[in-house]
Amino acid sequence: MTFASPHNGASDVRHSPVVIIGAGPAGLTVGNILRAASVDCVVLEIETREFIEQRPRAGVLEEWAVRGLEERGLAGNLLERAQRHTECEFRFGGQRYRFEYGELTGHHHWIYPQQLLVTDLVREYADVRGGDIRFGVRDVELHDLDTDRPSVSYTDPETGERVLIRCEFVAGCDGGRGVTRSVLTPDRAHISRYDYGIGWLALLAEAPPSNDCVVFGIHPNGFAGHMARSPEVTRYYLECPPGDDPENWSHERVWAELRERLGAAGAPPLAEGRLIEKRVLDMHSYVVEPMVFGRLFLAGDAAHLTAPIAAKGMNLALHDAFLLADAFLAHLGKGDSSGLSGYSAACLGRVWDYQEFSQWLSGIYHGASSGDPYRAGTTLARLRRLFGSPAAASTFAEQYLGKGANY
Ligand code: RFL
Repeated sequence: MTFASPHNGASDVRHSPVVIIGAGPAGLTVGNILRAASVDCVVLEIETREFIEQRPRAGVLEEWAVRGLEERGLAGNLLERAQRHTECEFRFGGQRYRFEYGELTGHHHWIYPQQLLVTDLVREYADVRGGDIRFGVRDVELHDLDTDRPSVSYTDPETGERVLIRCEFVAGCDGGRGVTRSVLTPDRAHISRYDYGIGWLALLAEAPPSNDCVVFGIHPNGFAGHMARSPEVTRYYLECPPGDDPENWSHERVWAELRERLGAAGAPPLAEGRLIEKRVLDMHSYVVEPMVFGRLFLAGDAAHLTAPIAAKGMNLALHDAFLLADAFLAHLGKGDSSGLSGYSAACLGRVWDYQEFSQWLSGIYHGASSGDPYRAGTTLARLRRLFGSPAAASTFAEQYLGKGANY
């Protein structure tokens, strides 16, 4: 991954201590923390600002993640506008089962659409903290990562010229489809993968939420989920075959299937609306170990993908970002490199815990529809235990809230 010339073929050569690739929650959080300490950095993003500020994805944030943003001056809008959730509801066998984890633990989730968080983080980074961010960049390449003089090059979208940035560190925050993970070839890192063999039709409906909390429908036809995003927009999920074509799911079919899978005695009727997003997600996960090669540090989905079964991905991206930015600051400011050398291990404890919880939860969501009576039986046993055993309930609540003590 290195050009032949001394400047790797670039006509424009610049310097910055840290180059951050990707302006998602991970990259923008790292950038903001560095800028608050007056450390220069450059964020490179392939999409436009308008695009990333409107890209709908996650919505569930854990308390510790919001506290981490707040401590770094990044949660002003979020704390004003996010909803607090303290309960979820399972529906199976035609009945509703309320799980009141707020009452059980005194803790809650925050609901704040990812695109609003990204909008807040971009504004704070670029407009308030004076951070350097380049949108629409092309052909990002990394060079000399195993030396103490790494660099990153890209094509400027306006001039078409190659630009080279010499730096000390590269933060690979370019998500599941970026370029930085490809540097971690099998001789440099191990990638563990898990394929659930399941698809989810991810939907956004222009409709108010139809329940006052998250709903998980466990049904022989397949899993269905209901999650508020805002008073006007609701996210729904429908289990479907992996690789299914979203066009197989007409408006009528989607709403009929949601009504069937989420139906339960006494449940409020579903408020229907126009479907503004309809895409099939194949449920799979991976973890890169270590999350580091030379001067490249991966964070967020670039390092580990968690299928959105347990709504953990954005939380993990923020966890990595807090640790990585603090480690950069300790190294650049005080010459203390212990944070950088311990970075990967410090992230991976929580990563693996959340992977395991997602897998466990997948067993509950997808057992009834597996076509296997044995799995359907164990799924019901898990659900009965969850609602019958205080010990099982508090273990579930701890994992659902991301509050395990020993990451
Ligand atoms: P992102 O958000 O993907 O940001 C990466 C950025 O990098 C850019 N990029 C590049 N830039 C420069 N050069 C390249 N070569 C580049 N390639 C890509 C991209 O344009 C992008 O702007 O990664 P990050 O920051 O690691 O954040 C991860 C989260 O986005 C992700 O984990 C969550 O969205 C996952 N997720 C959920 N997580 C939760 O914690 N709670 C949830 O409720 C939740 N719901 C979801 C989700 C993910 C979903 N999808 C779309 C898979 C619901 C869905 C439907």
